[in-house]
Amino acid sequence: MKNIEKLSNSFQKCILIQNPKNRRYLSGFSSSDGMLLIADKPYLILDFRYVGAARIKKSQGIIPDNIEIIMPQKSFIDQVRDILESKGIDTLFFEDDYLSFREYSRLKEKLAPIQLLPLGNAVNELRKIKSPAELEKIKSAQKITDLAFEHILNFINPDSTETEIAAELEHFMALRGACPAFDTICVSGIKSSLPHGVPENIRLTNNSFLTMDFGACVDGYCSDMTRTVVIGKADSKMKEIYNIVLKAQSAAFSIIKGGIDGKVCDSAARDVIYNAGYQGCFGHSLGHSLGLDIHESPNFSPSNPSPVPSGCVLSVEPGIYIDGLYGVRIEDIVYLTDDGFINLTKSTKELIEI
Ligand SMILES: [Mn+2]
Repeated sequence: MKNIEKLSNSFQKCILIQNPKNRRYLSGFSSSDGMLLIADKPYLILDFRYVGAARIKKSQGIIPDNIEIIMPQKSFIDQVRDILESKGIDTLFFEDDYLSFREYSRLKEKLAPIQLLPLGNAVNELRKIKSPAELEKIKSAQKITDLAFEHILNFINPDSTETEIAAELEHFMALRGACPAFDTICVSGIKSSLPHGVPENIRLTNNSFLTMDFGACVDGYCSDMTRTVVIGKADSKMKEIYNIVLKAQSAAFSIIKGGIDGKVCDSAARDVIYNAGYQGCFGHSLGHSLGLDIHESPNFSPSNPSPVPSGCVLSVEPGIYIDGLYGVRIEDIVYLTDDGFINLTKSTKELIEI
């Protein structure tokens, strides 16, 4: 079933979709601007820059047949109002997690007296569960990410800078048709204790950790991976920390399957880290969903008591960050199944010394 039919079946109301990721998910068409109005039927409202491309995508069957493509004479909102008025529709659901207050106010003013109501999670609920085609795109993205890691191990030398390594990762992925799924993290030495540190034009720290967190985006779908390697030699404390993080990830893997509660999975990994004496050193959640966005719901986190269903793709990324010293994070992405999971990340997790 097409995504737009799934939404029409689960939420039988008139809906305005403005979030570009949601528009893409439902219409099959990607554009920086535009509106998707689901009324008596779906209307994809696009300006001159996109309407020609959209007609081609429709002829190729990428945009579902029942979606009418419209280029408005006036504004997008005027077009929406004209359709709603001509169909006698008096209530419209909008994306309350996307519109700014200013955009909402303008919509309300221009559409009055049509009533606006919040859409809530109807689209997010659908996007949680990845279709086989979506899973293939995430796998392709992760494959390029794995290849980039293999490549970078040969590229890194003690004279490299953080920015050189980050740029090389992104360049490698770009040559394979992928853009970065998010700002590449590449942090060395003390900076590896910053979970989301930013790469700088500084040389690597010898006998310390280098953490690289990066991902490719292929055909709109993201991957995400973190590997921590050692520049020079690891001392016994570094080896100990690395192995605890690896053990924490394994503990989560030992219980992950479709239907596991988000916080149960998180605490399986967190307990390993805290019981080893590193309370306070793992200050983020174990994992997040990903797909068209790099961060989606549901999560493996202490604040998610709900089951995470089969068909979701999430990261599993425990870490230990020691303030002023260094840090380690290891991140794979997994596809949840009824009896377990498929690990989409193939890169080695042996402790590598460069
Ligand atoms: Mn991640």
